[in-house]
Amino acid sequence: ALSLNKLNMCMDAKHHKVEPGPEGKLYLQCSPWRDNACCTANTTAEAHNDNSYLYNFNWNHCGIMSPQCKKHFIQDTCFYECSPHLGPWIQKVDQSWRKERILDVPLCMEDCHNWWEDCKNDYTCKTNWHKGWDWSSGVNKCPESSKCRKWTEVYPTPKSMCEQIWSNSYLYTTHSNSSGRCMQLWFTGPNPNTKVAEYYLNNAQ
Ligand code: FOL
Repeated sequence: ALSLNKLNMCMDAKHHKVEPGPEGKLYLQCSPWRDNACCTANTTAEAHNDNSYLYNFNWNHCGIMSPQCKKHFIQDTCFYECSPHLGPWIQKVDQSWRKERILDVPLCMEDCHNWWEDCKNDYTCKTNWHKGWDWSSGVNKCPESSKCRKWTEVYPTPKSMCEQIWSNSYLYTTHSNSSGRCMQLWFTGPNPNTKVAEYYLNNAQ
């Protein structure tokens, strides 16, 4: 009851609203957040575009990313931009593009495994996608020092991918969807992450 201020809130980052609230319509994969969201409809439409203005991020930095892999990155973007239930894992940071980040959000095992399975035939050149790109063209390209390799060489396991790709935004767990102990990137209907945030606030990690 001490930390109610960490429930139903938005992080202070590049595209987030100041306070969560209903949006009416959110685009495609982000639509599950429409009843209560930290993202705007414009952000969710952009989230579905290659090299979107959100971060000018190029998914196709080692050839075209497969559609089955890309859908997980779109879902990750929806979760990151829209979720009002990340309060327990928000940390202040000193970065040019955001004042707060998420750290060690406990991710449901199925979401992590399905993401890795759908990407395992793709290629990438970097383990941490937050840092060290060549931005000279305006979008991220692989730096000279990082050659494209098979996904499974860069990320031998689902855990390595989920934890390392966004600088430990996620913590790998063996909890299942609907356990109430992990956050779901994919859901339909009422947001199952509401009670997960409440649980972790009351049971400090
Ligand atoms: N999804 C999740 N789950 N967590 C995140 O933190 C997250 N972050 C992004 C997208 N989805 C996320 C944002 N992605 C740069 C690269 C990627 C990015 C945002 C910015 C970037 O400009 N990198 C520079 C360093 C910038 C700096 O830290 O000052 C680089 O060196 O490549």
